[in-house]
Amino acid sequence: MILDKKHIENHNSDELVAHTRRLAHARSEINNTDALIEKLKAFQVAIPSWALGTGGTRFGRFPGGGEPGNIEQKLEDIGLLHALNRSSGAVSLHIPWDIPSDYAALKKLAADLGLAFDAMNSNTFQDQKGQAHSYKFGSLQHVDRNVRKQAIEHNIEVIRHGEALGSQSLTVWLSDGSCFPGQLNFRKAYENTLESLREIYAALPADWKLFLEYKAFEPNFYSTTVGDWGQSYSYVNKLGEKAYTLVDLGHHLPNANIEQIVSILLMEEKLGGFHFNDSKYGDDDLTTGSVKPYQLFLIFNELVEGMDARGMNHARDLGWMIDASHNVKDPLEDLLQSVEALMIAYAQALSVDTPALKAAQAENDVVLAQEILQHAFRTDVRPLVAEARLQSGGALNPVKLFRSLEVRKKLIGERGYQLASGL
Ligand code: RM4
Ligand code: MN
Ligand code: MN
Repeated sequence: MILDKKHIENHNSDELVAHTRRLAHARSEINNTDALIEKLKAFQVAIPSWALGTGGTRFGRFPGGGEPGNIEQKLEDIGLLHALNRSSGAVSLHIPWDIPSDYAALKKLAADLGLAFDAMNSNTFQDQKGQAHSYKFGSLQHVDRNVRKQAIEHNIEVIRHGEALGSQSLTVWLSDGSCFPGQLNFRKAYENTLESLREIYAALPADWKLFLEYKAFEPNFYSTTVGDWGQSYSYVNKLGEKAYTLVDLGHHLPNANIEQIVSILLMEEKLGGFHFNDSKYGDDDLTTGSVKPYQLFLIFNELVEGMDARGMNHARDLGWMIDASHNVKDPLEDLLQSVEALMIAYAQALSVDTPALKAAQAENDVVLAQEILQHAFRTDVRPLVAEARLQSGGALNPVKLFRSLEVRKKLIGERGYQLASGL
């Protein structure tokens, strides 16, 4: 389904009076709003192809209908999101869930929808039909060289697909680890994984990056071979300058100080990218900002501060992606909410009075430092985010327009109740 521009224009003219009032108030509260809005307009968050259908849990799945049945429909769904919010201008594909058959046609479709190809994701956490060796006991860490070789070759194949599409990064997430004490020799698992990663790294094109994602637990419940940021950092440091750590918000043990992790990785020039979601217990894959919006703001505060300290471009120098796929919402509405939450946290972070915060820190003025941060968090930046969308041709209220146009009903009409492909 392609959104008619007229619908957006009509919606915006209905919303304009209220928006103008709110925007005037925000401008009176926040400094340099024009520069801030320009940064918001440039910021794009990639949508993973697997977030467009309901995710399910090991207990069940409740598909809502109208889910994309192939890679083209997945792109169309992301195109819809991007037309509404102008901030979802990239797709992240997962191989083998999204193997392209016609690269040129797919690139054309993406270009028509204003979408770029973000990081490619490999998959050695499931066995595929016809596969010679099983990943039941790991992939890159496996005790059997033949299994490792198969997993390495898969990753190289993913790079080749990505090259043909114009992607420039590979994200490796490994479920490798062990479920029971004694199952694995930790050092050997590390060494095998490093050796395998080196072979994948050697196949990277010159202008590509490799992101190594970490995760504390699941599906393995005793050890994970890339279990935390320190372990990921240890691998990527050995691999070379094209290798970076990727932070997925749901992959930490409870109460981990993710903002501090981000700050240190940035300082070490080894933060590569993000998978955004929210969680209360673990890898819950909930809507970004739905449970811990203050934490999201604190993370963005460190991102902005750390990127500025190194003169980095906020929009381009790190990979930004949502990684969420849960069971109870319309996936497209959920993604609109996630992107909105990210833009709000980014805008809040941009509005922090950094010189005042630095001065308070230098004076050990703990109270003032908290006041400064919470002032930025509690000041309503939503009108600035809406204005950025308006100036970019998007909708003032994407969820409202999505509902009033009955997009889901139309998608069900077009596609029926099929399940999203790959899931
Ligand atoms: C993992 C991890 C990866 C994602 C898979 C589907 O938990 O977050 O990034 O590719 O899920
Ligand atoms: Mn992830
Ligand atoms: Mn995850």
